[in-house]
Amino acid sequence: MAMILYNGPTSPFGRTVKVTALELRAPVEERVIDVYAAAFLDDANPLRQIPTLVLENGQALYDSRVICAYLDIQGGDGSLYRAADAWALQVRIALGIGLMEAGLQRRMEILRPDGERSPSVVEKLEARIGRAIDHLERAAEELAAPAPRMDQIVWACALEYTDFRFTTAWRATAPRLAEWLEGFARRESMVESRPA
Ligand SMILES: N[C@@H](CCC(=O)N[C@@H](CS)C(=O)NCC(=O)O)C(=O)O
Repeated sequence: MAMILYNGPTSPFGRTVKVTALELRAPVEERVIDVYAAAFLDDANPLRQIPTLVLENGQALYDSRVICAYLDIQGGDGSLYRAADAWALQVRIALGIGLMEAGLQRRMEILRPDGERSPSVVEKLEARIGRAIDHLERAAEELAAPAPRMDQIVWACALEYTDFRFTTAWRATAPRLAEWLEGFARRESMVESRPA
């Protein structure tokens, strides 16, 4: 029996896990679900969120960071987290996850009904997205290590999610990041996991 990955069709967190699994050739069976109608998930993950990975022994793992670290250790040698400065790597991962969170929260805010939607919250989240991208553009050389590495996977998924749900215009002020993404996005794992 393979590990089961409960995932959504467009979740950037779920895609990060999927890319990681593909890169490591981990035997993961993906089940795409509607998380908003997934009460069955509560036993495994009381947060009722995807991604959630259920191991062969029935143990459930979440969230995306825990799952990726698990797959990397199981898959061999922890190579996705190898870096000269391991804490700087972790911070870049946190920044990329923060970019995903801001993009998701912005989307959820925009989908709220008239009268409940807050333009100032949307504005704040868009400013956060801008700052995260500006920061990484200034440190783009950090991503130029041999691929794949965990920060690269997270950042590629976060930037493509930004394209998908918000804007592609960030490329005008982040040309180095744009160039890096163009190359990384051609990886088989990125192509195979890209939402239709
Ligand atoms: N910190 C979590 C975030 C997961 C998350 O926010 N997933 C979203 C989908 S993109 C979700 O399950 N949303 C449903 C909900 O929160 O009700 C992770 O890194 O896995």
